[in-house]
Amino acid sequence: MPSKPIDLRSDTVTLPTPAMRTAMARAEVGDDVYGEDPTVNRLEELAARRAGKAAAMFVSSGTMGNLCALLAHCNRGDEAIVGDCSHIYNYEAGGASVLGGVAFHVVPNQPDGTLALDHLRAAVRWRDDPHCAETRLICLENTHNSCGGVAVSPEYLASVAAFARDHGLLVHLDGARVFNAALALGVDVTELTRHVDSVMFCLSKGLAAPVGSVVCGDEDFIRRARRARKVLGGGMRQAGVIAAAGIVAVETMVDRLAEDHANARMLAEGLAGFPQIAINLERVQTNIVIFALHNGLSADEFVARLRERGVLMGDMGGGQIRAVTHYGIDAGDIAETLAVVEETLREVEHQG
Ligand code: TLP
Repeated sequence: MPSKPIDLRSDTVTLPTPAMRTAMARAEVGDDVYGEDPTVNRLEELAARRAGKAAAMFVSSGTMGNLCALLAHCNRGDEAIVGDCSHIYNYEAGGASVLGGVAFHVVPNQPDGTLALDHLRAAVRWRDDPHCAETRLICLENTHNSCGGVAVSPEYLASVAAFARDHGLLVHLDGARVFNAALALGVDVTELTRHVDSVMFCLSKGLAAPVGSVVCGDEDFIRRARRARKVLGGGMRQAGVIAAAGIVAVETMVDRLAEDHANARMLAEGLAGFPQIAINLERVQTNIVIFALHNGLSADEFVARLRERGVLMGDMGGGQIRAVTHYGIDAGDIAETLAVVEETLREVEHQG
């Protein structure tokens, strides 16, 4: 049993660093709804620059960021093409439909996190047919969470951008973990973001800030996104207190994601050594490890038994289990996790 719980449920469980706490305590603040919070303004400028976009907007969560982007791009009755495994479609409570009257046109995600161009082509509606909703937007995700944290290449993003241009469509990137993607691909993050009209990235996942995400795009898009954020009640006043941690996150926490990737690799290779575990090592490219069991034990039962031994993982449904590495996890924790997994698998064998 580890001395403290090893929490691999998500990189959202990361706690703020001491430097973030200090920056939060010292943050200069103002009323951000008036555009007068200097720390929020600084974070937005920094984020826009990092993403290679003209402007950015700080929001409370990735979900709010994606929703503001969809509301800014789409009118009521428009259609947004989304992957069937995407976070926007599966885990954001259908917000763009509930609040924006945006219809989702769902196409299958490929195992590598992409949407096939043939599927996109088939999903685009006839613009002048009054029977059809108007296709407006394509939503991509990078890294792709449910596909195992896989990184989607700049070449693919360029091909979708060209497709979108040809069809008069816009592209939004759910880049909750886009810095993980850039690191895995060995490219600057702008190589990924330059192909899309808007991108949302999270400060509160691998980058370890306590709260917040940023949406980036051109000035006009951000103006509309700010209106959407206000409609959603997301105008946050002296938000510099939390934006200060976001600045530390962007400035100091990006490069260390490499440690999370190395730990995920170590975990995945260890898991692959157990004959009871099915895992595709090719898909372990960043900080997410997804695997299944073939010893007859259900995923929720396995996760419950790990929890009793102090290791927390997520049951993703469909027999899949997810472990995510992050700032609070080191190589020693991975070694302990593998020992706990081994013990749990042995216990199941003895009982079976
Ligand atoms: N993902 C969370 C859960 O909601 C599943 C996680 O633990 O991974 N886009 C992607 C790709 C995400 O993975 C998430 C969070 C979001 C958007 C939403 O971000 P938040 O949680 O800040 O609203």
